[in-house]
Amino acid sequence: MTAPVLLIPTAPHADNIAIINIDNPPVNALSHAVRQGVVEAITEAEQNKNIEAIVIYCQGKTFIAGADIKEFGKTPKEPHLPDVLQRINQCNKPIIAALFGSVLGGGFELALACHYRVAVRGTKLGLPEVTLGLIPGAGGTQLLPRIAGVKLALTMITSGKPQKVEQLEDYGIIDFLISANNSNKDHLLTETILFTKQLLEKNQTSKIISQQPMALNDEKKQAAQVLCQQFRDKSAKKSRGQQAPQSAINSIENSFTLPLNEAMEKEREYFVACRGSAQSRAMRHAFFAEKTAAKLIHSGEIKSTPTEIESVAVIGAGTMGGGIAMCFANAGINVTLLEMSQNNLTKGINAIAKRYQQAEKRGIINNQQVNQCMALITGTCDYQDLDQVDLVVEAAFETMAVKQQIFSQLDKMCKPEAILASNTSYLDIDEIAKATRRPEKIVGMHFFSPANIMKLLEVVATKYTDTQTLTTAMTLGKKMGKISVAVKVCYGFVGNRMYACYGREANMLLLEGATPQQIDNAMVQWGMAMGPLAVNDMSGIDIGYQARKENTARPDDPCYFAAADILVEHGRLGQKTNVGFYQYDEQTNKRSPDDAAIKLIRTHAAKLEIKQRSDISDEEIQQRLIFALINEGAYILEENIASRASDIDAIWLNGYGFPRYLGGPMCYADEIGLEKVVATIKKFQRQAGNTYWQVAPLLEKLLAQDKKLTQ
Ligand code: 3H9
Repeated sequence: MTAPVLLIPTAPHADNIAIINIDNPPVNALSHAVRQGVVEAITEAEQNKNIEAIVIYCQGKTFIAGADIKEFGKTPKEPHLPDVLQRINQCNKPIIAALFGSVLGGGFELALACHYRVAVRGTKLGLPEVTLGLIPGAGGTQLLPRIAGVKLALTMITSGKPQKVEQLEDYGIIDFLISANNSNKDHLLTETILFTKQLLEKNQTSKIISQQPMALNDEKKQAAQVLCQQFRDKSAKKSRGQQAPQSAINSIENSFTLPLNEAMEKEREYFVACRGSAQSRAMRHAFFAEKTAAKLIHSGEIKSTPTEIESVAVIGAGTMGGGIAMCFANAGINVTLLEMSQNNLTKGINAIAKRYQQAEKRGIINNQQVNQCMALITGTCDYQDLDQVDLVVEAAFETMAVKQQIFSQLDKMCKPEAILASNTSYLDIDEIAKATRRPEKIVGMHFFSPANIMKLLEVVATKYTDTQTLTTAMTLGKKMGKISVAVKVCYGFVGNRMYACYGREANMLLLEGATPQQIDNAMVQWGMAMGPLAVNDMSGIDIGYQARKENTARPDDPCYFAAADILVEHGRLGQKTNVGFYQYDEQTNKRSPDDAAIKLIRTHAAKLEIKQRSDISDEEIQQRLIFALINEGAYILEENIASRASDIDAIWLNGYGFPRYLGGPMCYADEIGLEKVVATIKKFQRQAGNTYWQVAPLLEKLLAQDKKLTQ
């Protein structure tokens, strides 16, 4: 293996300029070898009398994208990143960073430690550490406020969102912005060398950010402190339950209240504490879970070239079909929307236009983008117009008969190589595939509502789906910016099958005497984005009701989802009827508790002879719902419906509002320990006396072997 860092003593057409060449694919992360290599290269360059300046340049698709996340959790090896940055800072020859791609985390900190920075347009700068439960740990909280001010530092560090260099032009971070764009890397090296030559000719002194004072007068200091407090309050809401953003703000505040060396020491303390925390472990797990999910391992190591998809059709222009059409249009793909009547089609297309207008009003996209997307969407009521599309997603009514009829029609009308996908949430896609003569080209593409916003896409392989179809659906998901996870067929696939267990316990607790708001509050307090019953009201209680009716394997138990069913049978379908588990203000849609719903449920519970309890604690609610999820996840893993525990976590993080700082249900189970999980499930089994709480054999097996779900 070649060394990831090389010192090239003479740059092209510049004998007195050396290049530190970093080549550590895929993203030039600051692994131990890179850190050591940079230090050694600086020493070598310092000793070489011919060298007057050094350029740090990266091979591949990006400048350094941060510390090597894989090294966190292992024993850290010297030199640590702050030592490397100090070495850069103290080098007696100017060091110039040549920036392109994604300059993130430790990569951005390294660039800030250099004496000058040159960048091509489109380069992204960012400190995304909070998304990994960390804070910048090599001076980011001290250097960024020094050069760009406290407000920008607070914004970039607490959001973790990278920004393009063009947006940061006024902040003095970049010394020379090259007119060429990000993809023109050769130009970057030439221009950086030219910039360096000019520096040397002008005999310009080195600019070291850490030597710039943070001289805020009392008034400015007070204003900066107020700003910090505002960000603390904002982060407490937006990043509820997370430690890292609060530590980052404290550290930024130190930049103007403490001398630099003390503030740097404190930054390191915060960083080390965050790095060792369960939250950061979970968020790092989440990062890799999402990357790994994209890799198919369903039938051995699959390698297949995806089919090029240039045009698609969506069957059904309702809320779901419309949202799916938007996903394709946003990715620049032509979409034909099919509806049964012109009236429904017009309604559907108007609804899409309205959603785009709302996005434009909120500044998410501009008018030109809206027009481009709308121009990609056309409508038809005739299946014959679908004869040339490369892929179809069916988003019609959730009954097997309707779906089979549509697929049989599509099979006749579409070209033989076209892929036919169903957006069904529950139904057996093996059965749908049987309605066609191309079962190998049938796949599930399960979007989550609202489809144009939610990141998750479950790609469902039937027993007939061929590798190329599966690969194409996964690749298409990535093109649409989705986290695509391959799963296999079972009732509800991975996400909804687990959600049914979570919902089952919420429903049981309602029958036992808990109120909807008690259950929802307990779950929100635990960390879920929303409570299960508020979610159910939002999506429509009748959808699950209908799905349960279609489920031939539904438990033969009158208590199963009895609370939800009784509401539906009394016309309480959720937000769409202004009443469900709660009531909703007709004008404002504001949610409030509804005694009528509680009374209906309690009366029904009495008929079912379920004893009401007044001792239901938040902890019991949280454990019953979350442990039901974990147990079902273990069954799903054992049955190979999901290939990896981390795939299950990627699904729950991106489709169901599971808190990222807990890593997903499987990661959470490992963190609290399988011993506790198994013992608690057994306790529930004893208490409930029903058949739902059977410990998944995989949990018992892993516990006996002292292994973890996510290992
Ligand atoms: C930090 O820097 C802390 C410091 O403040 C202090 C230290 C003292 N490490 O996303 P992609 C892998 S914290 C290791 O598909 P893209 C990734 O797993 C760090 N591996 O590419 C994948 O591997 P595989 C702050 C990493 O083009 C492959 O690279 N930095 C790292 O769509 C390709 O990734 C971040 O948080 C890493 N840092 O996007 C940056 N980054 O092929 C996180 C990526 O085996 N990274 N990999 O699945 C990103 O945001 C994106 O990867 C990036 C490229 C935008 C760079």
